[in-house]
Amino acid sequence: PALFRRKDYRPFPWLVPEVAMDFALGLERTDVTTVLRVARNPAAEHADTIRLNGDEIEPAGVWVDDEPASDWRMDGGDLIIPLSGDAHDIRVDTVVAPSANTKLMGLYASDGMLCTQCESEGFRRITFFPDRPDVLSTYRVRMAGPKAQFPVLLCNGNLEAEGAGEGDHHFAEWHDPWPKPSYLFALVAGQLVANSDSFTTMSGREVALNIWVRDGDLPRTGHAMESLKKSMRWDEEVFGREYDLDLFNVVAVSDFNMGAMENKGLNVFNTKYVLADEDTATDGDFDGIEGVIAHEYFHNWSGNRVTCRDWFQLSLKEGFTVLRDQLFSQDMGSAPVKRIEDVRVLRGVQFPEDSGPLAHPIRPDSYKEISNFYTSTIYNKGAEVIRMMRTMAGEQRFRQGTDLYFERHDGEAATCEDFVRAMEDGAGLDLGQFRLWYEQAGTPRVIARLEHDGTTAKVHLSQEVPATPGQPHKRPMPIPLKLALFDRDTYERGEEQLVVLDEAQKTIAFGGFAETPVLSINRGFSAPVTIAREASRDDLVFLAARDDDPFARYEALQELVVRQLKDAVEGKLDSEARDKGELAIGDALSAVLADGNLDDSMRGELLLLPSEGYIAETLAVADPARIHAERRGLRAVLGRMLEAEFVALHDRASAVPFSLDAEARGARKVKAQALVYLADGNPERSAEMAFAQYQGADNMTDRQSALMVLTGLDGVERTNALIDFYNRYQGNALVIDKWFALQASSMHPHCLEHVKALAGHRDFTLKNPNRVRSLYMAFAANPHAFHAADGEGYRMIANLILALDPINPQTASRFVPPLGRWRRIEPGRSALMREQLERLAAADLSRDTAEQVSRSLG
Ligand code: BAL
Ligand code: ZN
Repeated sequence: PALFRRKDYRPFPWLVPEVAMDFALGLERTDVTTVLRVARNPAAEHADTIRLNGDEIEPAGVWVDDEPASDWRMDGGDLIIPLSGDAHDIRVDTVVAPSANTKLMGLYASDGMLCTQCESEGFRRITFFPDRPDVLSTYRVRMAGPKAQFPVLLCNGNLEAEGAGEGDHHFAEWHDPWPKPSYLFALVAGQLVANSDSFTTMSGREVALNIWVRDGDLPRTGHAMESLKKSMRWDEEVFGREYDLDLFNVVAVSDFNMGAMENKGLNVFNTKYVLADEDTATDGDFDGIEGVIAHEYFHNWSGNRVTCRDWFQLSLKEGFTVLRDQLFSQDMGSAPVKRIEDVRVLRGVQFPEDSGPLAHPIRPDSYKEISNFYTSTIYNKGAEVIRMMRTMAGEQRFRQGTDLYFERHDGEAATCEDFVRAMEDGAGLDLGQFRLWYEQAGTPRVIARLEHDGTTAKVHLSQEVPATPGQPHKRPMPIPLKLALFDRDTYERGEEQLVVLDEAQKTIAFGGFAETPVLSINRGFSAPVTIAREASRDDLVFLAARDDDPFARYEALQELVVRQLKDAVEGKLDSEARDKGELAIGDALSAVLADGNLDDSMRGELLLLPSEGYIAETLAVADPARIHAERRGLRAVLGRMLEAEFVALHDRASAVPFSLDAEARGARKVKAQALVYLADGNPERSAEMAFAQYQGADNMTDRQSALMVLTGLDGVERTNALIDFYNRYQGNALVIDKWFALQASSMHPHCLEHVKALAGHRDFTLKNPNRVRSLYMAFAANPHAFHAADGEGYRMIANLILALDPINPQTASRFVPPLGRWRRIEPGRSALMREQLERLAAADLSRDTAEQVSRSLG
């Protein structure tokens, strides 16, 4: 397949200011007529043809200026039409089969309704079009179909007309006045009901809001609606961005490749990010909905009003919008906890990506299939890069930068460079060297060493940026590090400083310390780097107990545990060192349990042990079985050491009545943590407590956390709770997804066999991405099961990829990266992983999956 390169960008020879479309809707067959008004693009080279992209469609008729055309030709999937004048009207008819569209790209059927997904290149599966984000058009759409089957007809923009059609048909006409690229086109038709509300914008305009769902789901839309209204207000207040249509529609769809999609005025969502009530959704699900509703809404400015010139600029809209949704969620709840959660995601997903065969800069240089670049690097690292600009500029100047960006580029398809330049001009930053963050892949490593002499403390900093595929040599990056020094005796903290490490090495001196102070570094996770610091165990215990930066405190505790587990896995601990380390961690956790100044939500974060994946990431080559055994072993020791405290914590938290406020949510979080420690420390007691919690639960958070613990244990409680859960929620797809996921991510020694059996369950299907992910993504993320020593876990994932690829390549290719970690795994398993990748490479694969497999082997 062709390789697309960023440097090959050329403007499209034609402008397409207006598009008119007509849809005759049907599940089996939909007829589409598209008329493009085209004019020569004065900024582009002359062309005597126009290339309209197509994918798995045929032209049923072509007209130029109302005359039937016959001189067109096909080039692969694209339609090439000769054009001699400066402006033309081109009409192309196509026929598509939504029910047969299992790729869920373009127009497809889901649960008897019709919907679309066009980003990145789905529009070309509906009609022939210059399907690239720098071609902006206004759209006028007429849609018609049987009224009983499709009573609700939705498209982008404003509804201009609707009425009865021929026979039992009806129609609707929509006009979107805002020029947009084709990837933001959307259409929905089906039997839907709305939760309707309204929002008055800052300039006093009333916007009608609708969240469209299946009839029975209406009672579970309240949280999404509240989240939407909060997002709209927040974007006005914090970024000065006002909504620009009189109508905003959100539709929930159960078959969806992504989380949601920001189509102009008509967001289409995975049901997972819309539907929630306390009986069926966890606190985490509620947060997910708030964050994703905000994310898609914020795209209206960062993505839609200012869009991307080409797909290499994807992080321009995604990184910025992730940062915006993160800041929003920080403001809606606990800022420190949200920051810790976001860093955990970055480290859990993006760091491994950045250190493996799929590493790429946030602005990639080439791709074969753009769907493969909707990555944690583009999204989460992209957000961190813009967050660093904000940290360096301060909030106020950052806002001046974003204001200038929106003002300069409104209505345009922009580049990452445009954003950086607006930040330089608006926020007054010099970002010359900072542009390296867009160019270089890999997670920089900062080494920090503290030296003390007389009354002066010197912090010696150096950096290394690891080699990544195609980038063997790296230049030093500007790394903004917030740091502070604590007096060891008085516990007083010196002033926090922002140091930008922009060379290979740098030393910063601090006066006024009679004794060696304690260094707190990368406070608030001010830069997306790893830190290797020469800190003693006592220093880490000190920071874990009293660093006033919540992230730094969390980090000190994590580091304390990571060091212990790393040393244990590498066989560096004799029994005395092991005992000492366990005791220090136990003391630190005990202090966290007893600290009356902590809220439970933060306490829950501090109690969470670093994941097996995170520990593996700190090792050059990991043995997953040893990591699993050591981590479980440590948790068992801690569970026994602090058994009384964990039981008391569980008792206290259980007395807090259900509500969605922060206190009650925090209580549910620590309750789960207590059960998890006890599950390893005293399994029988934990099973008893978990089963009681399961049976007495009046909300999904408690029920799920209890079931999670039970699925990892053996015994009649496990069986009974799983049967009860299934029977209780049968028919509720999102909750049955949890039932699959809990078993696939369980600590149970027979997890792999359970997953095999579940793949044959009557509720399992490869056609629904949520269901596939609930079973297999949960399994691939479960180290002890996925890394079974005989390679059976790898074989299962490869089998899944082979079965899913012909049905839904976009979702299938997402399962390649877990196998791509082979170089970082101990030799025995590594060979087995590679064997499965080679087996895949020999198969006839989609462009999506083939690209990921070849990069993973490369
Ligand atoms: N644009 C694809 C879905 C999202 O990131 O919002
Ligand atoms: Zn997005």
